[in-house]
Amino acid sequence: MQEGFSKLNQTHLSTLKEEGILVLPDFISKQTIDLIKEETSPWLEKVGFNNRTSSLIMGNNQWIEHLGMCSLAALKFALDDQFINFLEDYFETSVTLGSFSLQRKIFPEEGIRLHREIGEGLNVFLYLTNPSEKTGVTEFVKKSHNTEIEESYVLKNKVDDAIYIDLEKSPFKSKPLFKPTGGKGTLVIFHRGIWHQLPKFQAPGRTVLIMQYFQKDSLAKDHLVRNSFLQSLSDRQRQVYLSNCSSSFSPSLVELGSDPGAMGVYNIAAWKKLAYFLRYKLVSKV
Ligand SMILES: O=C(O)CCC(=O)C(=O)O
Ligand SMILES: [Fe+2]
Repeated sequence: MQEGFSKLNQTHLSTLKEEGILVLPDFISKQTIDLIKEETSPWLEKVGFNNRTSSLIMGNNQWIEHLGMCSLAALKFALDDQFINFLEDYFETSVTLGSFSLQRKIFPEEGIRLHREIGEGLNVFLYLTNPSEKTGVTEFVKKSHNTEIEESYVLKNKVDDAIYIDLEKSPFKSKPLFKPTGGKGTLVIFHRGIWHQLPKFQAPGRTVLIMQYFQKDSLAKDHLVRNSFLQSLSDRQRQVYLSNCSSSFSPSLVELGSDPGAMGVYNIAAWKKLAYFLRYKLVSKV
């Protein structure tokens, strides 16, 4: 793939390790971004409301949870050889693709308060739309990924999908918040332990690919993938993609599969999913 991956170097690696976040503006070519959009748009149009279909609505988000079913371009990006080399240098061992999805914001929202993800590894966002405060851009406390937080700061939450704290009462209160900038094709790689938040935003439309990468032997999502796509991958790419799949990996906002109760920690009621779907169909402007 003719992308910026060949330019990744030791400086990028050190930045990611030291700051907990690496932003690569306009890193992926317009052609690839357009191709990913073209391959995913039919899936976004054919939306379903429950957890059995390829594209679904949960709250303010539309998801394609298993991108390997619809976009070979996205798959080649996520498993790019040079990118995997970079990730292996970071983890100092082989890696596994923990999850591989697309998220589109279909409504404005209040945002997500300051939190860190549960568990080790890296999260990667590829922006298919311009990162902008109007459509929602994540803010990070640089270098906060190795900070121990006292239990007293941690907020009690209905859903245990991350660890949340109150920014105003936290040790990060006076620290600057860093926002990624760039155009379509901007790549943001961050340590799952870095403290970050999504501020309130006004307009729907933000579309991002969201990937998780873990070091080998960590449990990954039970990825669904089109067989013809698998044929075009190398053994190494298949290894990264499928070697540690587990249907018990959670939490995830959405799940696909044969288990009707598969909503992990979210446990969203069927009537609520239907309400989300109807709201999207009747009111959404995207
Ligand atoms: O959507 C975003 O910008 C951030 C989302 C996030 O941090 C999360 O879901 O854990
Ligand atoms: Fe997060």
